[in-house]
Amino acid sequence: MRSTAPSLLARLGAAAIRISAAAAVAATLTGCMLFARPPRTLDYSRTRSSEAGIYRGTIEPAGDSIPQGKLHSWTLHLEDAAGAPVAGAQIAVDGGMPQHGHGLPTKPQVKRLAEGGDYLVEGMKFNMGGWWVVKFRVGAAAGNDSLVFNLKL
Ligand SMILES: [Cu+2]
Repeated sequence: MRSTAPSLLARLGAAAIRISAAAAVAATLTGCMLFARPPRTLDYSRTRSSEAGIYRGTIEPAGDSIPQGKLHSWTLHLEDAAGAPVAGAQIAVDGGMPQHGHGLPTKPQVKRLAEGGDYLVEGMKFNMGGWWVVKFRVGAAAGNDSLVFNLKL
């Protein structure tokens, strides 16, 4: 035990150095992106039409503000193009920071709520400030389509 502890520490130290070296290389490669401002034309609306126009979605973060570094949930309200609530959809969540090349730090899950086209999105977390994209892949009787939201944290 006593003899393995220092070598374990040494290995951890070496690993930390390798990780920081890799991070430095990544920062060099993506540096211009890390410090770039998000595109000016981004739409930060909380209600958006899906990419093919089949659905409209509205995100409602609990408490109305989106915290940084804290697990929280959203409600997603889903309608068809005519404004009728869409119940019983299969919805998957994905997202990340386009300028940093990383995804969400969690794997949020979408649960159907009782009625009215409302869905509970659990496990949302944004671990840093900047431009985030959250994408919902929606599958329902009207078809498959994606809803994309931009967030500024
Ligand atoms: Cu990031």
